[in-house]
Amino acid sequence: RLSYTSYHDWPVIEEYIDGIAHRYPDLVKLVNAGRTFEGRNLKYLKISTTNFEDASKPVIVIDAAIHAREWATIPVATWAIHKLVEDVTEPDLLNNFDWIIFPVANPDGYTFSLNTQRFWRKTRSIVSPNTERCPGVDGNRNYDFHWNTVGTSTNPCAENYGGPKAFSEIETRIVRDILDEHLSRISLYLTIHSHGSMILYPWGHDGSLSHNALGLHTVGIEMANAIHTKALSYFPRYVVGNAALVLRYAASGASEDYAHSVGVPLSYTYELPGGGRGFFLDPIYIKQVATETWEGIVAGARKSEILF
Ligand code: 0X9
Ligand code: ZN
Repeated sequence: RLSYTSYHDWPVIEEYIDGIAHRYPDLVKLVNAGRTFEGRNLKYLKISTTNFEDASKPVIVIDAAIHAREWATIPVATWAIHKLVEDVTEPDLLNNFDWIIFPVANPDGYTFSLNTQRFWRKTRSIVSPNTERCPGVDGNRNYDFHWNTVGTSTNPCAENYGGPKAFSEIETRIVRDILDEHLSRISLYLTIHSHGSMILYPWGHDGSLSHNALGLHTVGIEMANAIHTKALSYFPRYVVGNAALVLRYAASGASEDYAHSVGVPLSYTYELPGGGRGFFLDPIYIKQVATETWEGIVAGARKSEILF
C-alpha cells in the first residue's frame, strides 16, 4: 500500500506498480515500455476485467508527471489504480472500460526534482553533445502536433525546449504508441499536470475550437462539477475551457492536442489545484486532491461511454 500523506520517490512507486501487477494478475498487466536516458524503466499498467487484446471496450488513457516538478500528479494516478484494482467502489468503471495508466511518465525528471532541483520540468536526456550543459526536453512540447511553432523554444537550456525533433523522447513516444495502438477505441485521454485548477481542451496551439468543441466542453464541465462535489470550499473552483484561452498562452507540441489530432474524441489536460503553494502542494492535501480528482475521472469516463 502506498501512503497518501507524503510524496514518494520513484523506487517506491515502481515497487507499488510492480506489486499491483503481481497481486492482481487477472486484472492488471504491467507493460515495461522502455528505458529512460538515465536507465529507469518506463512502466504503465493495463487494467481490464476481460482480455485487453479482445478490444471490445472503450479505453481510457491517463498519464501523469511528464513534467517533473508536478509531484501531486503521481498520487492522482496511483489513486486511480487503487480505486480500479484494490478498492472498487465504482464497478461499472472497471467492467465497462479498459484502462491504461502511466503514473510516472518522466521518472528521471521526477527524481532530479526530488533530489536536486525542485523546479525541474523537463526530461533529463542529453540529445546531442552540445546539450550536455543543458539536458532535458519539455515533454509537453515534444509531440508531433504543430511541433516547434509556438510557446516553445529551440534553445536546449530553455524550460520549454521542444527537443531536436518531435518525439525525440522515449517518454512521449510511449504515449504516442499507446494512442496509436488503441486509437479506434480510446474514448478519453487525460494528461495530469499541475497547477491551476483547470480542465483544458484543444486546440492549445492557437485557441481555435475543434469539431468536437461542444462535446469537449460539456464533458469538461461534468468532470469539474463532479470534482466540486468532493472539493474543499477554500480551494479555487476548476475553470474549464480551451487550453490557450484559459492559460492565456498558446503552446504547440502538447499531448492533449496531439491525442485529439489523431482522433481521440475527448482529450484533456488537468491542472490540479496548487493549494496556495503552487507546485508544492502541501502533503496534507495529497489525499484530498487524489480523491476529488478521481471523481472527475469517474464522471469523464461515464460521459465518454455515452458519447462514444
Ligand atoms: O504548458 C503546459 O505544458 C501545460 N501547463 S503546465 O503548467 N503544466 O506546464 C499546459 C498545456 C496546455 N495544452 C496545450 N497548450 N495544448
Ligand atoms: Zn505540466
